[in-house]
Amino acid sequence: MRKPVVMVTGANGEIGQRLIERLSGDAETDIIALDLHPMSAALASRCVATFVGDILDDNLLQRIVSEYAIHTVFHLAALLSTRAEYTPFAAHRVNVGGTLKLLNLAADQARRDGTPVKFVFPSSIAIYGLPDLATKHAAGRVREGDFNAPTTMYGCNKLYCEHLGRYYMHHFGQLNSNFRPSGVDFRAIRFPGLISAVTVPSGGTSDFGPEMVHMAASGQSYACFVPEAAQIPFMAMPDGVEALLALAAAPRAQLGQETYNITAFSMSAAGFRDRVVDAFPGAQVTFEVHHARSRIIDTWPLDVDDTPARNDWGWQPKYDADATFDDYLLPTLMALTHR
Ligand code: NAD
Ligand code: AKB
Repeated sequence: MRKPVVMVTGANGEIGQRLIERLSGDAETDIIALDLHPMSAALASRCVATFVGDILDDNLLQRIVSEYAIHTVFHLAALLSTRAEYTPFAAHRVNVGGTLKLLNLAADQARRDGTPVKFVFPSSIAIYGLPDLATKHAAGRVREGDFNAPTTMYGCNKLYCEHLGRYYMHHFGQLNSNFRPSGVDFRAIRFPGLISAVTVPSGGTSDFGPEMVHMAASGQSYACFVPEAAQIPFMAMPDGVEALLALAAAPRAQLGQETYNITAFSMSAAGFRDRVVDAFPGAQVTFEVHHARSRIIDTWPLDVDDTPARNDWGWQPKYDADATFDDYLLPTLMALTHR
């Protein structure tokens, strides 16, 4: 008999590692993990199986579904915004082609087992495209339907995948005479920039915030690639992980939409600099603006309106800006440094 499991793709990434730690705390949950890169032995020991490989590899996906009955997919594997902009075709292949394969896998599982398969998808504030800074500042907190005109390959990929998820849930196979919904129960969160105390991001554009913190904590100087005034929403990694779990656990009937904004706090590059200098006396932060990367940040919103997430599934961040630094980043970084 195929074993019921939760599947995590992109398992070795910043979110994947923390999600697996958290999910494996529940004795009832068996996890299978997939990533291009091998996981640490400690993380792998929390999973019933780990697969090193590409989400685009059909043979690998076939092998996985022949052995496991997947009831929930956390599909995290992706190329992030800056990396995607340098390799747009590869990004499209992985971010769109890979998501399509995983949605198809979920539909196949749902059909085979006769029960819905939850598909939890991390979208991004990158799906927004504010046309200029004046509009960004005038707009303030944007709602899900506003400014859906991304200027990056990554943003386009994420927005399209939100639509693919909605399509798979409601319309996939609609011309079949015996049409029934596919059983894919798609749920997406548009994350702001996430900040982990444990890992340093790479390949993203919101990376300026977490990079500044990690460089200061390790006593290195940091040249920030956006100007002091650049501002977007952020969130501490534990809140991001809890949000994925809360959305996955929410009864379907409570969810009025497929895709939800969430946020914890907005902060400018100068705001990060001030906190970092305060926390790590002697920290060296300069600003050497990379104009093209900075323009991407200009198109992302100052803040997002996450009222639907609060109302529908009780979203509530634990860490505001002060708590992110005082209760999460600084104590965790100190503990890691003194280990
Ligand atoms: P990450 O770059 O740390 O992790 C992504 C993981 O995906 C990596 O371990 C990578 O090896 C894996 N991967 C990439 N291509 C793959 C492929 N073809 N097959 C198998 N594995 C592959 O990113 P993250 O920060 O953990 O983000 C996870 C997800 O959350 C992504 O979809 C990202 O777009 C989304 N997201 C992240 C943030 C953030 O600030 N971290 C914000 C919004 C959305
Ligand atoms: C990136 O900068 O690409 C990600 C994101 C906000 O989606 N961190």
